[in-house]
Amino acid sequence: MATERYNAREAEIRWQQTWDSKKIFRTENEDPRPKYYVLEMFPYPSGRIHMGHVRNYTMGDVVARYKRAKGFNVLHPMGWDAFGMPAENAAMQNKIHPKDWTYENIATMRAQLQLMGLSLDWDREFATCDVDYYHRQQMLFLDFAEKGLAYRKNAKVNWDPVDHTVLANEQVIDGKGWRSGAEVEQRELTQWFFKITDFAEDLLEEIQHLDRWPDKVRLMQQNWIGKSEGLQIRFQLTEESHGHSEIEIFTTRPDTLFGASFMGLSADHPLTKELAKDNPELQAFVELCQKMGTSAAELETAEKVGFDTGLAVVHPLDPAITLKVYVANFILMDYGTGAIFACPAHDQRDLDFARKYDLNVTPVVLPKGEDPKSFDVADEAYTGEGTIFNSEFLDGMSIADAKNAVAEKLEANLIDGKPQAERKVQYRLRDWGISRQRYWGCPIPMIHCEDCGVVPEKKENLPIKLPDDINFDKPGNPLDRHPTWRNCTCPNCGKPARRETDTMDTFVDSSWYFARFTAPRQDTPTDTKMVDEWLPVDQYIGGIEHAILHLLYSRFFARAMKETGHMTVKEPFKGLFTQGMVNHETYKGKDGRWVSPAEITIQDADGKRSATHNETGEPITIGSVEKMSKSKKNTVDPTDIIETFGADTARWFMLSDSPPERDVIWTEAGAEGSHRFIQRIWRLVVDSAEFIGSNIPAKPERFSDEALSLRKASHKTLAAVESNIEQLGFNRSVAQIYQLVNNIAAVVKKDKLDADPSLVWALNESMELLIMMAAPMMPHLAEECWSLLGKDGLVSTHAWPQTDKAMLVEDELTLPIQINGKKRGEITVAADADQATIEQAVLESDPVIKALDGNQPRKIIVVPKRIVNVVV
Ligand code: ANZ
Ligand code: ZN
Repeated sequence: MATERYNAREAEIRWQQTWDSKKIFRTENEDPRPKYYVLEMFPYPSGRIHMGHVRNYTMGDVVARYKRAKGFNVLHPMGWDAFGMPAENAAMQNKIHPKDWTYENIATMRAQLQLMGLSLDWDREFATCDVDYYHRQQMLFLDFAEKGLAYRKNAKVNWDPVDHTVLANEQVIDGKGWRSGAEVEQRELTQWFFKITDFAEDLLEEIQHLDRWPDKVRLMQQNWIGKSEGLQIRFQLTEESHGHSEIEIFTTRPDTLFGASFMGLSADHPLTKELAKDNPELQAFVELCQKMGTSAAELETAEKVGFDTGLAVVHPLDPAITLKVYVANFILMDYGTGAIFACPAHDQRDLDFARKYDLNVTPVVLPKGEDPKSFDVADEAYTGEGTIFNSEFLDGMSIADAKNAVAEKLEANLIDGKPQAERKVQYRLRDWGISRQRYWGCPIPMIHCEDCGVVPEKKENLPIKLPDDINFDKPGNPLDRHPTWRNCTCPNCGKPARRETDTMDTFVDSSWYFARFTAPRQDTPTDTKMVDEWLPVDQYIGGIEHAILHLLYSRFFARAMKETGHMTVKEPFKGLFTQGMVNHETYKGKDGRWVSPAEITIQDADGKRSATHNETGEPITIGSVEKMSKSKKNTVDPTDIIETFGADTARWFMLSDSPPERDVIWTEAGAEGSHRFIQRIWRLVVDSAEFIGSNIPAKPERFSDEALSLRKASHKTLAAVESNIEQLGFNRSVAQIYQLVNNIAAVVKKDKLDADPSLVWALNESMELLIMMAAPMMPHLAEECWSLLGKDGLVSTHAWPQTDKAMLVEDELTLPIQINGKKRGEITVAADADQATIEQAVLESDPVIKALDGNQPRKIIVVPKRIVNVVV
């Protein structure tokens, strides 16, 4: 008999080998059972796994193991989001090839993940930098291009003149490149785009139906797509200029038209460009605008500046009014028409501008309760509800009615045979620029021919492989300066031609990997039958940081793949769960340097904690709890934890301490607590084994009170754990299991068990249930306990137990008490209590004593099992 402590390290590796050799987590596509697809966002192979991964993958693994036990054919794959800048940075800094760096990291991290005992189908593993994978991505690209879903256009980009690369808006910090620190320039470059805007309305519409997504993520996507309904209005110039007789604007607030104070043009507006040609001052202003970042946030915060063009337009509702035309830095060319009419009283940007240039500010929306004679705006525009005033025929209308009235009037007004205004829907969403001037990405399979222009590579010539001989001595795109790689023949005319040297944004790689997992070795991107059977992913789990881009791009990809015949499901993720982060205390030495948790020891004297350095004994300051990060050195290496306590401890702690959507604080004490609990279960099983091993008594006819109450506790726990796992409420499941272990421990006593065979039977049942319930969370410990008790097979392949409904029946009943028709309290009575007992209890309850105030009740009506009415 095993009496020693549970040796997690030894047992875990043994069970991992057993699972592996029996291939129990391999998923067969042809398996007839209902399919369930659970997926965690795949990791970037940065080098080592971190606690965030442990948390993410543990949650997914609980779901996978649970659903498998519930009889589903579960798909739970793993792969690597393996292209991207860090590999190139490593190449530049450490002279290691990006490919070697990436695959070495993958090997390390795979081994680390395997130590966690995740029930993954490793046979489906791939990395997005595998030629096999990006080959299929190139096929998709060609299909998208054929349908116009991938195309080339000129676009303004953030150009880093030192790194020679395009930067995403997020990579521009205070106008400077995030890596080089160089002033970022705005350049017009020809870039490849995916036509995500084709699906703007559908992406917005369908988000309503994703009811198993967090509301906040749905809202974020909605805002990102940014639908605006408004009016496009043509303002006539007082004099023709450079062939322009009018300026068209987009507005969502035509109701404020009588508050118009000036007109604004984008620095990139065609008319601005014409005007700048013969106006050097304007040209200088345009260049100034172009130096600014293009992100909305930046435009919002930058000081509003403008340039008076000297032109003027006529007010569309009153020809007596003219408005000056400015070029203004806060107007984007790629939204609406790149021109606006400004109403400073009701738009903050316009107001800032008007105050700066001393322009007219006329309020036209009167807030409720304000006096029209005195209402004014000072430095804050009024953007709320109200009644229109100062606006001729619109006076007295609501905003909505005024919008409509203006639209109707201008729609009916024909200029050169066309209505002066048109209702228009605008989206903030822009097409997705996917060109990156980088080496470590998926080559775009297009060819530039002098005669034929840009032509797609033939599918049979795919894959376009990345060259291995590459150097990073100079900044810029190494593919561009490779001596031979770009030389090819035109697939159209056969003449020498040049390859596209842009590679794809790594977000492309992660936009369809979930589909590839359903048939990862298929010659075509997907096996259309399988992808439709598996998708949508039933449960997707990952970080909130991917709430917008990754999820939106994946939703786009599903639609684009549908249009190109690669699948028919257009929403890739049915259920989405965004888990919280893993935080840890921070520590600092005397000199202010960060010190890692592994380097220190904490002393706890009567609740007062202090820390010292393990080697030097130096006192260490305990700082605030923050997200684990390398820069603050407050990380804990999962491998260290697994070596010390075992994977189950890490898994259990990750699930136990906080609701999964919230941040969890990793503490050494918490980890030790989890470990002690694992030892406790083990001891309980060892102690019970003596009584319940292989000679369980037959199920008794009658159970003792103690046996019955243990049975009830076990089945209630089972029901609760089950429903909590279904809702991903892992911490609640954990709490239930803690409680059950207490209940079981109370009966594992030799004298009790010797005297009561029904208790032995109940203990065996409880133990089996406990192990099966714990198995998704602490799978190694569960196997070890299962085997120690001599149970058949592996608990990992065992069916989820059935709750005995009879055991869930409550012994007690809570009845609301109504006094004169109003609910005043409640009483708890035995479920089988008779009328008289209930009446007595009611009379003794506080609210009734108070209401009677010494008198007799006029009437007591007991509605059995429902309610008690007292009339006083
Ligand atoms: C007049 C007006 C009056 C406006 C008012 C707002 C308030 P959303 O809701 O985001 O769609 N706008 C239009 N095109 C623009 C561009 N290219 N760059 C910067 N601003 C632009 O915003 C629509 C509003 O943003 C439009 O309605 C326009 O200003 C401005 F009291 O027109 B509005
Ligand atoms: Zn050609």
